Amino acid sequence: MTEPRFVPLSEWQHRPAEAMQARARAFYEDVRRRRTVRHFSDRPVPEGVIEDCLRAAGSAPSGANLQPWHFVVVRSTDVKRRIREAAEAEERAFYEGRASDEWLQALAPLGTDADKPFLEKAPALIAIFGERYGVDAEGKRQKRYYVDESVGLATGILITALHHAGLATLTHTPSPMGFLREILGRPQNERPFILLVVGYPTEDAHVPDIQRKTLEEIATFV
Ligand code: IYR
Repeated sequence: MTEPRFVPLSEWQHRPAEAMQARARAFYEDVRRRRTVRHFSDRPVPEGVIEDCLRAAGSAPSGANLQPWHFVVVRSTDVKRRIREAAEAEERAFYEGRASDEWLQALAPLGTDADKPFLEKAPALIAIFGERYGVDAEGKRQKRYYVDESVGLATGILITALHHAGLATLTHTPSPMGFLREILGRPQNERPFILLVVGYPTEDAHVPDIQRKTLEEIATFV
């Protein structure tokens, strides 16, 4: 059993109530402008931005701090094309039969379809993988805990960090997405979680006219 080791909480910042309120409001005003974008230009992302956003994602809490995530940043035109082809094949099967009528009805207001040109056009894709189990130096399997929760938290921070930096994202979940593991050469213990499309919206980008639930609808204070 490893003994716990502690260090002082030296980087914590105490904030007066007014500063706290101002920061909470400013953060909300920034993140509420985030929209899922489906029209990407091919403008490249400045060097180093995605790296810092990934560092932020890697600060997420995780089950037993085992950090069961891996991020593959795809900039290669050839790899993006292969991902698009594989994703569109799955999406066609989805839209032309696999999806239930109820599911297609739920998606109708978003105007999505099986064509995913942004997978090739956008400057970067980030394939996010969750470790179903770890593998130690001797090849022995190690358990992981709360993998979906952990990877979901890291993904949320990543999306928020990218938006905060000034980049648009699309949270894409072609289903099934086993092809990502093959194309990207990831090991068997990793399962694709989400494919993030990252870049700049086109000049004429448009988004569905949707509403967010109000605070009263999403929260209860007792
Ligand atoms: N994966 C498909 C379908 C889709 C499913 C959900 I749930 C969405 O919120 C959006 C799309 C696609 O990407 O088109």
